[in-house]
Amino acid sequence: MIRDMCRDFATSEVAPLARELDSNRRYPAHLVKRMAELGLMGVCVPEEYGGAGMDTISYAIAVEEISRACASTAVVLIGNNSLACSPISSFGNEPQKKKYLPPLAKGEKLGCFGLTEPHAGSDAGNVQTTAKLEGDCYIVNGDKIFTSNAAEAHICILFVRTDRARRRRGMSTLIVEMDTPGFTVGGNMEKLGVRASSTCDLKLENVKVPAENLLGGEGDGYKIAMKTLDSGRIAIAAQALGIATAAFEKALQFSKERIQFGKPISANQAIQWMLADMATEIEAARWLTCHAAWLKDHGRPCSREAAMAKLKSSEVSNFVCNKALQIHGGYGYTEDYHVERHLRDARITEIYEGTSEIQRLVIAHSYLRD
Ligand code: COS
Repeated sequence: MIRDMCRDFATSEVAPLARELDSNRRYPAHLVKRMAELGLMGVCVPEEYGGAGMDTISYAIAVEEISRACASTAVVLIGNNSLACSPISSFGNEPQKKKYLPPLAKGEKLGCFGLTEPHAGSDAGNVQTTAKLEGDCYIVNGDKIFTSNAAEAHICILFVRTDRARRRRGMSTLIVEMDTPGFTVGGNMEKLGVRASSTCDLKLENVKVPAENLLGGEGDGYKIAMKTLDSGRIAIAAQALGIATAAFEKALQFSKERIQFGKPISANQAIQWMLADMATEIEAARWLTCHAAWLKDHGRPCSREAAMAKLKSSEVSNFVCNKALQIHGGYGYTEDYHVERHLRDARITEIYEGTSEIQRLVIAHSYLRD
């Protein structure tokens, strides 16, 4: 049911806008409103906090279907669900959940995730933004970079250092309202892909955050980041899968229509082998993604499997989009056939929420530790 609902919506309302949104780097405000009406801005948020109360598999399916139409629109969906709602649902106390989840899940507010800094990205434990407790407020100072959705967001899950001496054990997480004085969002960056979603730097100068907005306890920040990224990586795997599926479907169709040497190019084994490899890789990635989501839904450890799903799906997505462009030949290199957009969008899935190199580290460490 969720696949049908999301596919209908994505096909009729999202896909027709995708090219224009990308070309004009236009934030899909109307589509975000529609996704909220469909319950997609808080897919896994319990119903009592205004969400749809669904499981991770449903969420992955929703992300895949929206990404199949427009990967930028999916970035907005993923940022809000995985990186804002999820840490508040998992680590928030009752007042925090009651205050912040309903507006996020209903699409009245948008969330973003402030972890990456000039010297902390892959090295997530090296956050330098400081938060000093003075009375009943933290005073926050620092800079964040590459923050997805920041231009439109209202609430930031911010990673800070509350103890300078203790590296990752000195990290904490704050829920920060972005209209607080001293909080500045920089300009939207020009990017290769997912261009209808914003990516900005953040500057925090003596931003006063109520102490009650501490998520978990002081020193829990690194683990909150890692746990949030574990489930976030399942969504990025699903996004990569959606992009790959779109490119594959377009290549399949094109190969049946393009006539060369008096026959459709799909009659050539060279093309058939490409299509076979593309489809097989997509299925493999889909099963890894579903498996990671299933483990999470059953409360089982899933760091390794989420990393495997993201690694495989993102690399498959780039492989498939490249082959799809090759099958389209010169047409694929133009904007008219959409596969160049899919290829540009696929590229980021190997980078954000942990590069492929980081996923390999997470996977290898999990075996070496066992
Ligand atoms: N869930 C909960 N706890 C976790 C965890 C997870 N997935 N991964 C690590 N931890 C905990 C460990 O249990 C350990 O705790 P103790 O110190 O109490 O034993 C601690 O964190 C350190 O674990 P470990 O040494 O295995 O992890 P590392 O610090 O070596 O992890 C990498 C290093 C690089 C793998 C990690 O920092 C990482 O994933 N970085 C990438 C972050 C990222 O994706 N950035 C992209 C920007 S966000 S878009």
